[in-house]
Amino acid sequence: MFKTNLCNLLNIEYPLLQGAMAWIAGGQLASAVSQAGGLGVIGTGNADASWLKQQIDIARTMTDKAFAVNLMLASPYIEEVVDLTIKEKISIVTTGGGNPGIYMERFKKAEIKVIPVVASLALAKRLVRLGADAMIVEGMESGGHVGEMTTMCLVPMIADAVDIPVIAAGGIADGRGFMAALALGAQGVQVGTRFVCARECNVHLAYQEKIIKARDRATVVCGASTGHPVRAIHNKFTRQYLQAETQGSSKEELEILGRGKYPAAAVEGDVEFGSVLAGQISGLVSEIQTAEEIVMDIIQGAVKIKRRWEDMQCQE
Ligand code: TUI
Repeated sequence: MFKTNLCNLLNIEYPLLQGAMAWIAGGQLASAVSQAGGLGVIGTGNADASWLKQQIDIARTMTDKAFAVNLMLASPYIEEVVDLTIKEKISIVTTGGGNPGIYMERFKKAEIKVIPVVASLALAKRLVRLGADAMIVEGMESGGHVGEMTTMCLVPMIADAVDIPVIAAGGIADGRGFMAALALGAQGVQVGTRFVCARECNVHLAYQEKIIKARDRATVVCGASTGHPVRAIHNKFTRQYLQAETQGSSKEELEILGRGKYPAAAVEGDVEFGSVLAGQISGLVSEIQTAEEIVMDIIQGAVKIKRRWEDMQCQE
């Protein structure tokens, strides 16, 4: 029912991508989402090529369907991760945290579809010229590294300006968000935070519980003073970090304060002194479900809305 051009481009049943979450989205989650008809994504973050190889192998034992690899462009291992992605013949790549321009030619030559994440109109236009196949337009409601624009404002602006499929991200976790994104001009959505609470996700249980307990104002943005704002659930770590920022700590001091905080929360489960990256939509996520249940709930929720709209038209 929601077959858009994006589905044909990526050979997927539903126009629904799983967000690439560093330390969280491994091969098991990515394969479960692809198996359910969406597009699963392995999030590399700052991981090296040997970690990525393990995750690709895990995903390939669990599904025959395609999945993507996300490249975090600021990673110190970016070169070896790009090399491995090409060598392993991954068919779709998403990118984040920068401009993937310098890798475009190699991806094109290897017939890899490139879907960059953008948080501004200027970069969106530049990436169309560089040959992006689609783009993920990410609003500041998202978890993790964020831009300044909201999904509601940025998606229609970019959808009007580019002639490739737009995928909306940030603040989407159910059928209502899915339909809203299509109404804004997107051909699909990317969902991150809700998939953190997937049964197949290898994140620590305490992290999932933190998201499930979160209410509307649970997240804050830290690090604006460093030029790399990051959204996370408010806890003892964010309180300490924001206090340091207010008191004028230097970039170096803040870097030391933040070191190792992603794995501390995601892997070790220290959800008070670690950084629990999550989007504003955390307040809407209320249970742990399988990836398939999440995909089907979003799509069936969207189908119900579409039917309701069609019934409204009949009554007019
Ligand atoms: O990348 C994300 N979110 C992330 S990555 C991450 S892990 C990490 N690890 C170590 C250091 C930093 C992060 C946690 N969350 N989202 C995609 C995204 N990309 N959001 C915003 C952007 C972005 C920002 C600037 C994309 C392009 C860009 O380009 C600047 C330019 O014009 O060159």
